[in-house]
Amino acid sequence: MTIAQHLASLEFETLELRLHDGLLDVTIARPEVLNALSPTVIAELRAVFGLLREQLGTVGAEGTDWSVRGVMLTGTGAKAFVAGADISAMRDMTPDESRAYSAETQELTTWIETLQVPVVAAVNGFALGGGCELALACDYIFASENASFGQPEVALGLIPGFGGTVRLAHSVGVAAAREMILTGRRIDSTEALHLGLVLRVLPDVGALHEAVHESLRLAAAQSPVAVAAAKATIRDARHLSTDEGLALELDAFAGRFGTPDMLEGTSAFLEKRRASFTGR
Ligand code: CO8
Repeated sequence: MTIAQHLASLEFETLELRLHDGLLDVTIARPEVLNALSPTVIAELRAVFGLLREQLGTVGAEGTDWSVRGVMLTGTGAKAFVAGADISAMRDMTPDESRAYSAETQELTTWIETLQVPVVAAVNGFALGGGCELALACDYIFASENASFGQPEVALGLIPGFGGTVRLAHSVGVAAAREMILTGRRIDSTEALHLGLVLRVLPDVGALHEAVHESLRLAAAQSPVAVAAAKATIRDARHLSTDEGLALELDAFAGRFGTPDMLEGTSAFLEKRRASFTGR
């Protein structure tokens, strides 16, 4: 079965999926609670990203199904991306239950971060708590002008539990992450852009989706195995020393030589024609 057929066979209560021209839009749709992340949302996101991860398999292997070349992750409406974990579902969890819930969600964020194709967050309003953390797991974030970001967990007697203490500091630096997490202060899209949390700000949701699709289309026009290798190398090299990172890059770089996509890309350039990649 292809990825499209697999996705079509799944039923969702809280997600809307749209596959168009090799791009998959995943929209969290619980507008009545500003798209808050209930255990059902997490389970359904795990089903989608787990399936993609499994179906895309080992990058470069014969027969890889490249029918999905990029993912836009967003929330329905113009008010919220995701206003956090669903507070009503968390209220009565025991420490063990919260650990299991957080572990499953953290694993989901790792699946997004290590997915073989780019995942871009389209933040169209509030991205708070778990919402901000979900966006941070994506390769980069585009936002609408009315977007706002925050880690308000301390107001609930909590701390970020879906990767925020780790990924926010990677994104904006330790001091800015400390200030956001320790005070719970919300920042608007202009400040998020200034801090580097957001890469581009668009005037409204329509322009936001178009910009994300355009960016994903651009990546989808390249060699998918090269894109996957670049994404993995950037992530894996992040915490290594310069020398270790360079060694990792060397292996990944050399590993591309002689592959069908590398021979096709370089030949197409020399023959002044458009490359036709097979994803191997
Ligand atoms: N959970 C549940 N319901 C929510 C949430 C949420 N996170 N956010 C909003 N809602 C609901 C509101 O209760 C309200 O419902 P109702 O209409 O029934 O009263 C509806 O959505 C609309 O919200 P508001 O009326 O509050 O809308 P406003 O425009 O006035 O305010 C805000 C919008 C500022 C976003 C406000 O709703 C708010 O502060 N929401 C909570 C934000 C928050 O604290 N998020 C962090 C949650 S904790 C978290 O994400 C931790 C992750 C790690 C946990 C690990 C656990 C295992």
